[in-house]
Amino acid sequence: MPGTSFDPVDIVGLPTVEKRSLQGERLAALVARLATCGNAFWTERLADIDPTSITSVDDLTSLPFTVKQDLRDQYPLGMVTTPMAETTRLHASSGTSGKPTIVVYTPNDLAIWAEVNARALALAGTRPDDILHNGYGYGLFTGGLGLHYGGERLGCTVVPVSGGNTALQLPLLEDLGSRVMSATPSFALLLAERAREQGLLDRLSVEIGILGAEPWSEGMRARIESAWGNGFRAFDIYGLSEIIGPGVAMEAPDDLGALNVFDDHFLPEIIDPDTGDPLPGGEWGELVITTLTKEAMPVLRYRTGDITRILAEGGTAGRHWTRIARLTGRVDDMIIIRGVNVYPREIESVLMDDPDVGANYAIVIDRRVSMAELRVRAELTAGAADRPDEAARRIQ
Ligand code: DLL
Repeated sequence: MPGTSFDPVDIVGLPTVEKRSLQGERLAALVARLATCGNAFWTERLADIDPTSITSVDDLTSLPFTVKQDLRDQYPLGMVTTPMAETTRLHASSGTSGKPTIVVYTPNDLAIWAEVNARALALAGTRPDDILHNGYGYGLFTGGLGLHYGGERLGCTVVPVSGGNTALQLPLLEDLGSRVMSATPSFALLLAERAREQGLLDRLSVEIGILGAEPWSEGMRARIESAWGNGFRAFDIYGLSEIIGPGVAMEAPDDLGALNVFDDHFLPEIIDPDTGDPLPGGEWGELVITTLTKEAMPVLRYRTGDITRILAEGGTAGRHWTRIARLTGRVDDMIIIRGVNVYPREIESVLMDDPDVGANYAIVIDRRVSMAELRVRAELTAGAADRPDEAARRIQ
């Protein structure tokens, strides 16, 4: 019957030799296309590269990096490499000020995105008969729609509840008996705390949490799992808008601490963030990813700013994905508050543009509460000292 069965998703991946050959073919095809597609950014960026010299993944390091500033400089659509008639979706990553980073998808990009998120859900133990309570924000943020289409691709019944509004979320979780929920780790913790306060916790059936979009430690995992109780297990999902959104890499229950990078689509490398040199296997450095199959907005050697290392081969259950350690931090000063990426220097530029603000300020982050809070305390100039509310309102 149409619509009632779903193709299985591949959670194992290809053995090394086949995988490297597929990656090489895809990389060569991508570079050839970027060099000739007529996109001004790529024509210039690849001016010194002979596309025919790229034949395998070993040639990757001869390619130039892509950085976030490139996406900003090409705002809004300068990095789109396909005709707009072929693109069907746009997302943007949150920033505190300035322009957001825009990403664009073709139908094929969206199909791949659904596929990798279906893999991520399946790796964590989600099944087609599950109800997926998707608590990631819907909208320009990639979290909501990324997990949404991944859940549908797997065959789940997706509840597009989005973030916030625990008063709505808890009764829905209870009434539907959802076994899987996806959200930021901080929101997952908040939901469990609210459920406990309301005496609801024992009536919920959630067993699996698909948690990501912000860094979270093993200590946080322990807190979340104990807050939910009833055998709840929390798994880490990683991704970033510039690459596709969520679904770049996923943790599996039998291999905690490792993220499986879906490397038939996203080719990972680790570099020294200071020199840009590739680091030998196992060393900590900056994660760099090349999108092997993206159509609308591919990137070559994108510097994620995230710090990790490649783990030795040999994941369990016969999986072949490149394994990386859970992300430990950033090479820049980016802070993630409730899933919003914040650069202190952007806050500073708002403050310093305000005529009433003096030279000194402090950014105070309180992570003692489940939903972290960021407060800015700024000194006022002598002339504005008697009207602090006015400046505060403007700056907020
Ligand atoms: O946060 C995509 C996403 C949505 C991932 C839902 C997972 C779940 P951006 O808003 O572009 O995209 O932010 C990407 O967030 O470079 C990391 O610094 C951080 N990040 C994302 N997932 C994790 C994670 C989405 N599991 C930036 N652990 C990335 C640590 C993470 N940091």
